[in-house]
Amino acid sequence: MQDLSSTIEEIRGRLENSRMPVVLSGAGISAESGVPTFRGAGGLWKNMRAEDLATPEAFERDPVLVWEFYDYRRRVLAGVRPNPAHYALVRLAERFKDLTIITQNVDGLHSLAGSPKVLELHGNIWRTRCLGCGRVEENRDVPITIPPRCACGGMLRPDVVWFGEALPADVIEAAFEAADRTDFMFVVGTSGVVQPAASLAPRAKANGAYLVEINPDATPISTVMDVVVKEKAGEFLPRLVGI
Ligand code: BV8
Ligand code: ZN
Repeated sequence: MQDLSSTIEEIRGRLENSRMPVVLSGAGISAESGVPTFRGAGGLWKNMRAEDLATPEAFERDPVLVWEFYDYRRRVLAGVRPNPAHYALVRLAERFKDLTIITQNVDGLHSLAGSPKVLELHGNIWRTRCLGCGRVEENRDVPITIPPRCACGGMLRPDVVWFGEALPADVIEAAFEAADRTDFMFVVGTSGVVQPAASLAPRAKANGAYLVEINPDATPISTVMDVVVKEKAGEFLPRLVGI
């Protein structure tokens, strides 16, 4: 076990002097809520990977199969709660009023835990978007009627960003700006392989930010970190913020 006490002291010292800390989170921060990560053990569904299902082509080819994939994930999410890692970040936002959480997750758990400022880079699994009229609505039906239809008769899709699709311009712009202005970035529970999200850590580093990765495994972006904490987020973050 890493000697965490000196690591915690160092991080706390840096955090105390931070003007504007930022958090970049991925599926790993929701792992201890019971949500399978994408590239971990539970990442497959019917032996298919998210990369094969979370695409416009897959939806075009078989909207029912893609909706069965999302309905399965919504069923899993309907039964889970935020974990101590999410709540530790809520506590951090009480100390740092404009703490920005940039998340790749579509599960909504940061907001559910009470984090005030969350940028959802990849959308939200609890929203649908109509292919006909474009209307975006919250939909918490579990199970959801497959394929779901809009009042206008149009087919609904999940309001998430699929592979090959552009991220919402306003959200990615705000994320880039946060990465350019921050002096301290936590990178929590992401394998650092999905772009452009993964570029936010090197971007913050290039502007002189102090970077702390919290992940039991090494990642391709571990090399840009000032501190690598090989611990679970749900164990380390509460200890760091003292809850
Ligand atoms: C774009 C929403 C351009 C949907 C997601 C080659 C071919 C085609 C495309 C590309 C290519 N090369 C690059 C690309 C671009 C592509 C990409 O990056 N592909 C990757 C796979 C190589 N990116 C895109 O397509 C993006 N769009 O580029 O558009 C464009 C521009 C203009 C105009 C038109 C087009 C869109 C990417 C968004 C895809 N959507 N999600 C859905 O969820 O269904 S991505 C998906 O992966 C999730 O959002 C997820 O969060 C994200 C990233 O994964 P991670 O969060 O990192 O999760 P992962 O399982 O990988 O890792 C978990 C980590 O947690 C692990 O490291 C593990 O060790 C750790 N962990 C586990 N337990 C814990 C823990 N850590 C802490 N505590 C624990 N307890
Ligand atoms: Zn419609």
